[in-house]
Amino acid sequence: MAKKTLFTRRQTLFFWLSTFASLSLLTSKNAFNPRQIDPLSRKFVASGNMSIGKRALIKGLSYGAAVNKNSLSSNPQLAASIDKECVIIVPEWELKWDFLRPTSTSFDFRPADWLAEFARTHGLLFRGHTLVWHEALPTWFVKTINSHNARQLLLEHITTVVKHYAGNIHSWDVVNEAINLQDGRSDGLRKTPWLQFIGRDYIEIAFCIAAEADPKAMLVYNDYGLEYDTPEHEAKRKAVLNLLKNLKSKGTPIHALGIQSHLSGDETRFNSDKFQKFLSEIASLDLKILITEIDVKDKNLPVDIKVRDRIVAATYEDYLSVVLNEPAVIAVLTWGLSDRYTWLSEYQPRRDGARVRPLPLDANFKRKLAWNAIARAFDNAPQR
Ligand code: 9MR
Repeated sequence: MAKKTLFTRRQTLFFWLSTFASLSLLTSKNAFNPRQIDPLSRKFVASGNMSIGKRALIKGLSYGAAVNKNSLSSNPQLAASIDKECVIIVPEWELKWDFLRPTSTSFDFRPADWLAEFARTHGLLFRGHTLVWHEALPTWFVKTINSHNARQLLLEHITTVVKHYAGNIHSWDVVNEAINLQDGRSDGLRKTPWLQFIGRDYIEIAFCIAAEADPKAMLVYNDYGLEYDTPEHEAKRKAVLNLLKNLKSKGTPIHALGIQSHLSGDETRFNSDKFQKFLSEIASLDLKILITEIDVKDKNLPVDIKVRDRIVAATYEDYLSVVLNEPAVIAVLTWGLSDRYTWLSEYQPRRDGARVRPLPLDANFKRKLAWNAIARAFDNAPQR
């Protein structure tokens, strides 16, 4: 019951902090001191210096981050931070079709292999994202795919890519974001070229091909928009649950659900009871759960960094403390590690031009309150 009130508390905190921040801006530019006004005395104290990866590991969890070759190969500080904080990485771009498939008959594994090698030499696990997605497709794809070649294209792609990493992969996002209720179908499936040219079985087929290519890999269905207590997210949870039930009932080789968890610092409609129930329903299907892409959007938060970081941290801790109560949750990955490299600076920039701060480390790779919040969530998580 205590958990249920957490987001209400955060809502209050947000209200207090933003009101005070605006008031203090009106009165004096330097007058704002969040310590004086933190009504909830949340200090986000994390004991000791141990990395978040190690803290997670102690609990039987894996923590890691999305990386791309461009930033990792050009910034030794990022490489050092990944090495220090993470036990698992996932390529942000390099295993998507637009990177892997220059033409319909060729594969370019070089960028992804560079990342796999980074993982290997740093003793990190390596996960794959993503084999089937309606985005990040090369231009030749739409021009080429039709009802005659779609199955063959899917078979060739999944078989070649999954075999390439067989034995060296932690898990695969086999199908990504296949549900979209806005498309208006009764089964909730998104209208994609795969659905159009193969039919609704394409998801099951994709999992079967992946399992055949690497019988040992953990195979994941990954999606977003599942977290909040809104009619849209509620409906999506239901649709995803139905999809997974259906796949399991057919004996499809699927092992886990990936919950992306792109959270918003200003979104307070979270119901821990409902979310926990969803997680345990997934677990009861004999599926593991991975938090695959967590970050906290700060687009609409007050510009004051002390205020913003506090709300972002609270969002991380409140969400993860609920999620980690579910024993089926085995991994948490942030979508990036440092604010220097985040998709949100391009996709969801702040109107005031200030740099976004959605990740555990700041743009200079210093640990932020978000890092403390994640550390606390791992420290307080039940043992796996
Ligand atoms: O962060 C990724 C961004 O840099 C890419 O341009 C985009 C298209 O490849 O994909 C982003 O990552 C997405 C992920 O693959 C799937 N879930 C949503 C992520 C953020 O959009």
